[in-house]
Amino acid sequence: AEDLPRIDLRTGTGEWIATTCQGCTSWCAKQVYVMDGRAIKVRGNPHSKVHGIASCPRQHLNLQQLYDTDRVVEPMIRTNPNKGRDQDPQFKPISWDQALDLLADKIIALRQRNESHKYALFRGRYSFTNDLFYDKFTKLVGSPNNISHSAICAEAHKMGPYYMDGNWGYNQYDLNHAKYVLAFGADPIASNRQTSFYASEWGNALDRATVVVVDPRLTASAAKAHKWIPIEPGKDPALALAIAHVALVEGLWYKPFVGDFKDSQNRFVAGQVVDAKHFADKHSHGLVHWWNEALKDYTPEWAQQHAGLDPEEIRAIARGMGKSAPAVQVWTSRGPTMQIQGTYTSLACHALNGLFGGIDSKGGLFPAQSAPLNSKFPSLDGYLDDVAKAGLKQEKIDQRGRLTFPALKSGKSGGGVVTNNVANAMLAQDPYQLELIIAYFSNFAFSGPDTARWEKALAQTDFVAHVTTNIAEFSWFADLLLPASHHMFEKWGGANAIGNGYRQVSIQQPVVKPGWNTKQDESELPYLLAKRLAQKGFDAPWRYINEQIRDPETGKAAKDEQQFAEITVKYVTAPLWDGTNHGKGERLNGWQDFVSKGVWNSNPYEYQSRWGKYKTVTGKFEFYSETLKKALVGHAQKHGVSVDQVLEACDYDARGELAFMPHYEEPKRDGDKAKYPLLLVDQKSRLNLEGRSQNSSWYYELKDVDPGDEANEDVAKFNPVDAKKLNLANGDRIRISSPAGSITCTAKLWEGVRPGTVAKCFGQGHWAFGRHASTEFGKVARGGNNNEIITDQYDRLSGSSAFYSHTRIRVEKA
Ligand code: MGD
Ligand code: MGD
Ligand code: SF4
Repeated sequence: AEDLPRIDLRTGTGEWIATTCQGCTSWCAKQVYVMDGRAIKVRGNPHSKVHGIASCPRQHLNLQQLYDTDRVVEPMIRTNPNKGRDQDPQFKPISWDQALDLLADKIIALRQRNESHKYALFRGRYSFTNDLFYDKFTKLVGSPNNISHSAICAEAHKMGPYYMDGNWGYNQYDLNHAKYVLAFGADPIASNRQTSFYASEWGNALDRATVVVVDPRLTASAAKAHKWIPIEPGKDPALALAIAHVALVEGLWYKPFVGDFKDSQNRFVAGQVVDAKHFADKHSHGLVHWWNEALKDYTPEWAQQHAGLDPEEIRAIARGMGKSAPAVQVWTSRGPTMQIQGTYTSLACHALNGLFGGIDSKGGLFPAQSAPLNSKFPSLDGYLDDVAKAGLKQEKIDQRGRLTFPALKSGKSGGGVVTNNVANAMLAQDPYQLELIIAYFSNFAFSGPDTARWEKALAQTDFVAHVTTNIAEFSWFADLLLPASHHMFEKWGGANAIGNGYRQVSIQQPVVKPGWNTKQDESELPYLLAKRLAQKGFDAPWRYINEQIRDPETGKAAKDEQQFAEITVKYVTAPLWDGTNHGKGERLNGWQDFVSKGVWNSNPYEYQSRWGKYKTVTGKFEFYSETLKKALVGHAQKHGVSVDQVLEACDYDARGELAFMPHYEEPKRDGDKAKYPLLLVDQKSRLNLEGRSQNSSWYYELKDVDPGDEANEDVAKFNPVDAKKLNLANGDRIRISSPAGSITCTAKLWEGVRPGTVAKCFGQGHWAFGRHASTEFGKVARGGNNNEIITDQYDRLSGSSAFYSHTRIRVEKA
């Protein structure tokens, strides 16, 4: 009791300090109650117009992360030269001084051998200051290899919006005014983006709108929806296309947006082509072309045959949407799109947003408003030496842009990352061998499908540094561990979020003093490393930092790494608070005003502001995507082949004109059906802070917040129909195997999963992540990691990894 603070210090002395949670991609503005220097409680920031004080339940788990007794508290060096799952790294503490020396020496050695491209920076979650370390620093060293986690996150989801309406980004859904919500695999009250806002509004939305959730699993949102359609994995396009077919045949499309027949006579008759000359497009392009090439045959009866869907249900949905148009929103998520043919599913689902006019409409959906930020640090002109310039000309390690990896982000061949293929490239040493990796806020040896490849690839790499709050599976193969400050409580940074018609920019700041010898990953670390490199004779990064990144208020360079961390955020956000009249939203009264409020809110979204000016080739919403055609033709020409040859090499069935429009392809599956009779349905827990919350004891105690799940267990959920065939009972220990590997967990019988599929939450199965996450740290996993059984496949047009619908599994009692 003598160690406790005095009573008067423990009461009434606290204050709420603004920061941002990056537990998931909602990036909510937060306030933390800090007393006696300790973070006690977290809540939504009332200044936020996106979510106000509303929050998801997992905000509280951040506190357990901050005070996790298993945190890495000082730099550590590996002493066991052998690497492997069965090799304890035998980490020993070293000083930051020694750690920086080691890294600087490795970088300089690579540069001296003109092999700077063999350096790579991997990142997972990031703040809006990431450009410095991720992009600029990597280029200054002379490497093209800044590799983000985006292609294991949700890039395929963006293909529909980009190739139809020019938005390479996520949408916000105007739930407050929606009349019809159709969600393909999205579970907005538990996962997806801006959960805090949607969870607080969902109940009201149910009173106003018809809500239909399409998911093989009864999600939290499905449980509260008017209708749940337990779709067979991979068959979403059949439903979306049949709804579109009915909308045309029955004249239900939203004519003020799409256009109409010149004489208003509907000529769409199932199976019959239509002469395009009769139709006048309005803000859309290519509806008749799409009908003639594909849609005319996608009748509800066709969908019944291909996906077992009820034709009358399809007609009822189409009519409901038609009646509600344009206050219609079609959500698409990772589930249906992070699949082998995910690009075309994304197009098929998003097409409905155009057809019913929901795009940019009241009650529909729209992208982010722009925020006046300096999100890029100054140009590198004058700082890149010959070694760096030569290094930057090398091919990137992930093989993006090769024939089989178009990765067409923003319309460019090789424009996007192919995260999970890095492990294959490293193993094949093609295009070359990586020798030095710095990875922060990421754990690809756990989070990427077919993790065994990452383990081998990392084990073969000369030097790996992991910048992390906790030892994780990636760290197990690292040579150097660098303790990271926690992003929400100990770091300068910030994030952008959208929802409720607003865009917000919110700050992260050290709300508590770092308790240990940690450094901030995106600011302090590159600062200290640049300084050390300069001391050893390579001074370009240090000059760049001191000459270019100065305090916008004083014009001075930072005096140390801590001040530099704050300056990076001041630099990025200056236009929000320095008196610039940007006209885009609130005006803040100086830096301290921003620090204290913690949030800047934009003006509300202007409905229909993009109608007639979409950033597509035609300026219209493209049902026939000229934008995709241009990108695919560009990629084909680069390789001297036809578009059909690209599609063949990339595992799509489409040929000819189908390549440029939403269409149906039979899902591709890995594994022989006789040997692996069931399909895996991966899902996120409501308590997942991505892969990072599993060393929190609350995660396990409260796990039954997920429909069908059990507290303190990692369960695979079987429909009782399947369980009977397999002779499984609740609580049986089971082994689930796929062509990629096997895991063990516990069986749970549950009607909320489609027969023939097994739903299992991603998150557990950590074998090296701390006392709660692992049964025996470094040796025995707690539960099973789905990524050990998900096979390594891609939606190659986006470069995304496939997580859904392709992995066949079999189950045995363990
Ligand atoms: P995480 O696994 O969430 O990130 O995967 P990754 O980007 O690899 O966390 C990475 C590591 O960061 C943790 O191991 C922890 O040690 C460290 N860490 C935690 N907090 C901090 C911090 O504040 N600072 C720093 N520097 N380090 C910290 C995420 C990825 O996983 C994503 S985004 C998605 S959407 C995918 N989801 C998913 C899924 O739904 N199912 C399956 N099967 N796999 C998935 N993988 C993907
Ligand atoms: P997931 O949450 O991964 O995707 O959020 P979403 O894009 O919404 O959910 C995938 C869903 O697809 C699951 O409900 C699964 O049952 C379903 N599904 C699987 N196969 C199919 C199929 O063939 N068809 C259909 N229709 N559905 C299918 C992702 C987003 O979530 C991202 S990218 C991140 S990084 C954030 N992470 C995160 C988190 O870690 N935890 C929580 N609770 N929320 C999160 N929000 C963010
Ligand atoms: Fe917001 Fe996601 Fe954090 Fe929850 S976990 S508070 S939804 S950022």
